[in-house]
Parts: sequence; structure tokens; C-alpha cells
Amino acid sequence: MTPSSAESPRPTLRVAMVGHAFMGNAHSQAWRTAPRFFDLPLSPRMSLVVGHDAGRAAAAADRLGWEASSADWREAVTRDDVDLVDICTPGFTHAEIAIAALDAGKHVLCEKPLANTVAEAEAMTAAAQRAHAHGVRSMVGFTYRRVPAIGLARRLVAEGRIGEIRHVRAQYLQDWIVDPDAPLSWRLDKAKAGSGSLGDIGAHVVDLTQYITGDRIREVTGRLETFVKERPYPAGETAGSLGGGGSTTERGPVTVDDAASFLATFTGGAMGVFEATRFATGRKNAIRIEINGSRGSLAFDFEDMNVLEFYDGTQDADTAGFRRILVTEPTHPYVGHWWPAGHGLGYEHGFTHQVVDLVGAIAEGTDPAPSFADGLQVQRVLDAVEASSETRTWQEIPIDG
Ligand code: SOE
Repeated sequence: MTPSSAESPRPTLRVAMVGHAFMGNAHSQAWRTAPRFFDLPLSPRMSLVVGHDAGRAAAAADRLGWEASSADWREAVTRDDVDLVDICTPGFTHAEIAIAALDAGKHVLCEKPLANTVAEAEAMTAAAQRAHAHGVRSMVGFTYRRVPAIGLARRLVAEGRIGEIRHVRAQYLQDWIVDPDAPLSWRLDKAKAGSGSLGDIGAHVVDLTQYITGDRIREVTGRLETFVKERPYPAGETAGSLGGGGSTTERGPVTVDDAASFLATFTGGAMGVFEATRFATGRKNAIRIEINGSRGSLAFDFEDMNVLEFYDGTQDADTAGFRRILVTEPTHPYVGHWWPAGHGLGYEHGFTHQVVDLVGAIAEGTDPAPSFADGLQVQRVLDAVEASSETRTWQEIPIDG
């Protein structure tokens, strides 16, 4: 970090971001916006953006507001004038970049899922722990934790407002490949993405339910399904260009799951029912979570993300009922920094809150959450679901600490 100066009263945090597609856009928006709405203890400087094509990386730098660009991620790791590496690339690259960055003494923010395998996630967590001894911080980007309604749900559970948790019902529903002619992409390639709906979106609801309940999943039994096993190559691409071996066939294999469902048991005894799918026709980004406790229930749907439903079971039967709480009051998590009550926040705000919390932790010398160890634990749950689907058995998840 560079020290403060007369022009800039707070030290600068120089950021390099690797990857500039969907997630890179979202992260760039967050780096730009966080210091404008929140009083950050460090001033983020968008120093470098990296992409594998030099021309596209330069254009991304221009469009997204980065000072410089590079076609080599190693530049982000080796440059002395970079303090933090923000990894927004597909899963198969996370381990190599994150470990190199941590070993070089850079703070790391890594997109979810942490890695493509448990072994990679373990190596990343070990690197994070080594770096931690030198004051280096790391965080995995489960950004939905920072949706105000989710923060409020966690708060209500911690306050005991729904009592002892009995049921956790969680779904992540999308439909973007319901058309069998939707083309192949890296997200449908196991070598690049690790898994399909399970890791891409199921990982979010695993993290969110554990975050809200403060509990961990200790066993699962599940099933994965790939409904459309071959898809067309994207325009201008062939099997060779997508890593499929150089043939020019028009359709190539989908090597990941289209949908995943599983049952889970939480350490506190709650029963969990999970579903993650890209085939829920008509559902675009429906993260639906319902938690039933001995005193009440909570329900959330990201397609109505400013609302949390709360059933207070202690109220008299005549007037009890699910209440629709508009989570836009200044007393709600993060909201006071934005608009007046009722004006609402969107998808991008979670990324901004993520930057705020990470920068705060770096400045204070505290540990940001979710940690790489948290990301590893999610990875173990995903791995157990896959193993369960293959073996048709229940699988236990080791609980650290
Ligand atoms: C694609 O399925 C995707 O972009 C995920 O990768 C994100 O994590 C999720 O927020 C939205 O959907």
C-alpha cells in the first residue's frame, strides 16, 4: 500500500484484476463505486486489468476504468506496485493465480467457487494461511452474502427470532440453457468450470444457507443430471478452439451437470433440501431460501431481492402471517449508505459491499469473510454431492475446527 499524501489523505490500495468478462465488469463497477458511497479507510486504485487477448484487455481497461492492461496475469503478481489481485477468471485458473499472488505477498479476492477441485482449494487455503502470517488477507467472492435482505435474515436467526432451525429449503433456479441449441461455453466444460449448475450456482446456496444459519452442512445425498449432452459450438469456434481435440464436428459434448439436487443434514440437526438448475424454464436468477424454525420462518427470493419474508410464530393465530419486509431502511445492513427507504438496491450492490468489507478488513488487519477456508468447505460439500450422485450413497463432509 502506498502511504497517504497531502492530495490523498488515505493510503492507496493498488488493485490488479484478472479477467474482464461478466464478473470483471461487476467487480470493476464495485471498485469504482465503493469509495464514492462509503467512507473507505484505503483508497482503491484500479491499476491493472489482465485478459488473455492484449487488444481486448486494453479495450476493457478503457471501458471499465483501469489505468493499464496486460495479456499476462503474471504481471499482476510480480509488479511491486500492486497490493491486491482480484481473480475473475474461470475456475480452472484460480489456484495457480491465487497461490502465486499470495506467495508474492498480494491480498487476494477470488471469485467463487474457490476452485475446481478439493485438492486445489486445499492448496489455496494453505497458501492463504502461509500468507496470513505476513499480514496478507484473502477472501472468496460469495457476493450474495452482501445482499441486505440476506444480512437481515442472518441477523434475525442470530437473535433467535425464528428459534431452533428445523428445515432449510434452498433453490438456485436459472433457465439460460433450456434451449438445446444454446451453444457450448466454458461454463459447460468440466475441465474449465469444474462442475455445472452445482458449482456455478449450487455453491451460492450452500454458502448462503450456512451463512444465514451459522451452521455447517455435515452430510449429503444427491443427484446430478445432464439433460442436453451435446450442443453446438459457438459461432466461429470448433472442437479444437474449445479444447476438444481439433475436430470440426458441429456439436460437442457437455461435460458438466445441467441440474443438481441434494438432501443435506446441518450440524445443528436441520434438514436441508437443495436444488440448482439451469433448466427451470422461466426462472432467471431465482435464489429461493426458506428456513423454518421453532418460533418462526424466513423466506427470500433474489428475483424480489429487496424483500425478506418473516413469519413470527409467537404472534396470535388470528393475525399471524408472513410479513413482507422491504429491506431498504437505513437500519438494514449496508442500506444507509445508499438511497432513501423504498428506492431499492440491485445485483451490483453486493459486489460493492464486498469491496467495502474487504478494504475495511485489510485496513484494520482483520480477517475478511468468507475466507478461503470457507470456500474450501463449500468445495467439500460440492465434491460430496458429486460423489454421492456417482455412488448413490450418503457422503459425510469433514468439519474443520
Ligand atoms: C451464471 O450462471 C452466473 O453468472 C453465476 O456464475 C453467478 O455466480 C451468479 O451470480 C449468476 O449466474
